[in-house]
Amino acid sequence: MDESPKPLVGVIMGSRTDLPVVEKCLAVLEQLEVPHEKRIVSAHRTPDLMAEYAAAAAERGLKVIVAAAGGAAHLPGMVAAYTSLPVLGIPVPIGHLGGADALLSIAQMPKGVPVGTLAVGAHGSANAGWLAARIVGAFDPALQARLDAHRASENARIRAEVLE
Ligand code: RP5
Repeated sequence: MDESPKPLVGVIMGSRTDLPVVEKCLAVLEQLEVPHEKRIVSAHRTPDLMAEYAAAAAERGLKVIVAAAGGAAHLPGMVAAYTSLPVLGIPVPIGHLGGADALLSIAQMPKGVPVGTLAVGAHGSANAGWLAARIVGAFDPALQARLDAHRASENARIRAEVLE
């Protein structure tokens, strides 16, 4: 019998190419013990799968979708078009534009179809994990306590730093 908890955060990416960046998000979700799943879902190569995944997400119990893509990064925005769940977008830097292409593509959504757009690359990916955890934590006191503990330990760590 599978006793793993039902995923609350769906982490999807346009290509396996995106995985090294997306790993930063996954690591945060693991650290905070947020049940999650990870899938490759491409807006351009599997548009039917993208629509199915997004349309079924809420019914399957997901609370947040994190979508990562590079280049013509249509995945987060199109997922947001097929669900009313909060969608967080990670712009993945590929090619010659350093992720500026993906950043603008993900951020510039029409009103009423929001994507919470994170920073380009590894830091944005990690913060997608932190932000997804905060959203889930708003309805989960134990998770919110873990987030509070992290903020407190970061505070103590910085206060204790000594510069030679
Ligand atoms: C995007 O195209 C993906 O999100 C990825 O960042 C990029 C390149 O994908 P591959 O051609 O390497 O599979 O849709």
